Amino acid sequence: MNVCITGASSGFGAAIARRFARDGDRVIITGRRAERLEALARDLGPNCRALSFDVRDRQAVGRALKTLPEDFAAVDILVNNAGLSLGLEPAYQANLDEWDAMVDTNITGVLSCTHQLLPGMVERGRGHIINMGSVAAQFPYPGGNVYGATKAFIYQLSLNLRADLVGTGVRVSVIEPGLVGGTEFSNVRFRGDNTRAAGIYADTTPLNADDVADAVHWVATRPPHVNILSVQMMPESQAFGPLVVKRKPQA
Ligand code: NDP
Ligand code: 8X3
Repeated sequence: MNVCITGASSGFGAAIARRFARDGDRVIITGRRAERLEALARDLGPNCRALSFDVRDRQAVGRALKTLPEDFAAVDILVNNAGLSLGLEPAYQANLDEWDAMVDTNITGVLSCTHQLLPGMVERGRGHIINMGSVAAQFPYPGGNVYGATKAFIYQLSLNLRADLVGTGVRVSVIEPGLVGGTEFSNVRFRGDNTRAAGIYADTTPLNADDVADAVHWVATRPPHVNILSVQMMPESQAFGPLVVKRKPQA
């Protein structure tokens, strides 16, 4: 299988690439940081191609994917994994440029990559779009605001794509992880404040990137008649909180 993974210069994407490469699949790894991708490509060998582009740039997405050599060009599986969260401030204190960056990356980037590769999958009568969502799509938390909303879009996009693709041989799945450590996600969210980022995972055993990669690989390797719609996963140490009721202080 030819597997294209966005956001493979770090975290889940790199682990997903390694998981598929282990089984002899061809992997196309993408991201903005070319040196990181080249290093992983060297590690994975001739069954790997690295493409450096920004998913927010629609033209760059198209240009890069068109450079794939013939044996890599027919992508069977697209893992729309590139994404980020910026900030944890309440909406009334958030930075509008950061909201834009999340929308442009987590939503528009996914749409550009999907739009580029989906027609070929339908033409060939086989394919799989696997989108990286988040539990933040389903369980709102303070400061999650636009990040959670972008992932809710991804969940609904995944279901709506299924509605269009039923009977075409192209499957669609969404993976929704909770707390996952060992990636750059929180370092990016807290704008390089690594101490604050580490605090998110302190005194717990979060999921790790390999756990997520296993889920993606499992979803992708079900028999062709099976479409796993969604996988929600959290570490044992995580659950959801109660609804909040703010009570007025009594005089
Ligand atoms: P990382 O920050 O480690 O990885 C994010 C990846 O996305 C990097 O490879 C980065 O590459 C790429 N990326 C970001 N912006 C762009 C862009 N504009 N164009 C191209 N590539 C981009 O985070 P994770 O591995 O933890 O997260 C991966 C996905 O999983 C994200 O969608 C995230 O929202 C989601 N997720 C993460 C969870 C977690 O707790 N870690 C839980 C649930 C979901 P580069 O910088 O080189 O461009
Ligand atoms: C990442 C998980 O809980 O930080 O999507 O939003 S969370």
